Amino acid sequence: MNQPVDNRAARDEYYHRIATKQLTPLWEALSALVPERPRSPCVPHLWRYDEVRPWLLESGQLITAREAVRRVLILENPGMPGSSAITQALYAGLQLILPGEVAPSHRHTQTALRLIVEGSRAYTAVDGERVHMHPGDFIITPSWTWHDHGSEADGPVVWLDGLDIPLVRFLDCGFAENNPQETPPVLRPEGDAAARFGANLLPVDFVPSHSSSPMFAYPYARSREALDRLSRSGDPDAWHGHLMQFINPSTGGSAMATMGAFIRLLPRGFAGRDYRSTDGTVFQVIEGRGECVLGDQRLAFGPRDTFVVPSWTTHRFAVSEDTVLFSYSDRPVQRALSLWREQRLD
Ligand code: 1HN
Repeated sequence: MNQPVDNRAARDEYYHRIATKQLTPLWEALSALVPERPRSPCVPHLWRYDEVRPWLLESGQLITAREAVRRVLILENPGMPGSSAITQALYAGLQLILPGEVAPSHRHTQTALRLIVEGSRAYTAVDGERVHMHPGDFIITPSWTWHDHGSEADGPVVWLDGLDIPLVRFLDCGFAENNPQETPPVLRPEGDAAARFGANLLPVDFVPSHSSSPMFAYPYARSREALDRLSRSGDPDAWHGHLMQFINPSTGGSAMATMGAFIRLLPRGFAGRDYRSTDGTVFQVIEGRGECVLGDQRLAFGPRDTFVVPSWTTHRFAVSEDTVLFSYSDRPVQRALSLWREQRLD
C-alpha cells in the first residue's frame, strides 16, 4: 500500500475534474512552491549608458516631460519581459528632463529614489521643498509625498529612478493622485530639511519614524568625502570594499522602509571575494571602471552604467580604477520579515 503507483492517466483525469472547481494538487507543485534556494526569473544584466543615452535623448524629441508625466525609459530585466521590473520587487528607469521642462506634481504610495547621472540645475520638489540635483546625489521621495521636477539647466539632465513598484503591485496596495497644481508653491527654502535633520541635530520635539527619512537629499560631495576618508584610514572589507548605507538620521535605520540604498568605494586594484545575498540588487556606477564577476559571466562596467545582480547570485567585484558604486535593493523589507540571508564565500 505504501508503494508508488503508476497511474498517470488516472491522476491526470482526476486533475481535470477537480480543476472545474478551482482545485489543484499541491504534490505536483510542491518543489516549485518551496524551492531549496531562491530560483529567480531575474537574470544579471548591464545597461551601458553610452548605448542608452542616444535613445533617451531621442525620446526628448518625441514627447515632452509634461505630456509623458515622467519621461523615462524603463530598465526591464530580460528574464522578466513585460513586467516593467528589474528584480521581482524593484523597478528602475532612466528619466530625462530638458531645459525649461516641468514634470507635474503627483503622489503615490510607491516610494521613489533618484541617483543623478548627468547634468545639473534641475530640481525636484518633495512636499514643498526644492532641492537642486548634481551628479551622484541620492534623493528620496517618500511614500505619498507630493513631488514634481523642473529644469533650469541648459542641457539634458538624467537620473536613475528606483521604485518599489513591483512590490506594491504584488501586495495590491498602490494608490496615486495627480496634484491639481502642476507646480505647487514652494513652502520652505532649499536646505531646510538638511538643516533640521542633516547636521547631527534634530528639532527638539521631533518624533522619529521608521517609515522614511525626514532628510530627502544626500549630496554626493558629502558621501564621496566620507568614502575618501575611509579609504585613507583603513583597509576595505574583502568582500564589499568600503560599503556604507544611507540612513534615516532620526532612527539610524534605512532611509526608506521598502528600499535600502548603499554606496561603496572600491579602491583601484580591488579584487573582492565572492558574496551573495537574498536581496536582488541594482547598481549604478558613479565613478570608475571594472567588472562584476558572476560565475562564468562578467559584467564589464564604466561610468554611468547600470547593472542588476539577482537574488542569491554569487558575485564579486574587480576594479582597475577607484570606483564608486551606488546600489539599492529590497533588503529592509526582507529584514523586517526576518527573511534576509547573506553569505560571504571565499
Ligand atoms: C514617478 O513618479 C517618477 O516622480 C519616476 O519621477 C518614475 C515610475 C512609475 C510611477 C511613478 C517620478 C515613476 C514614477
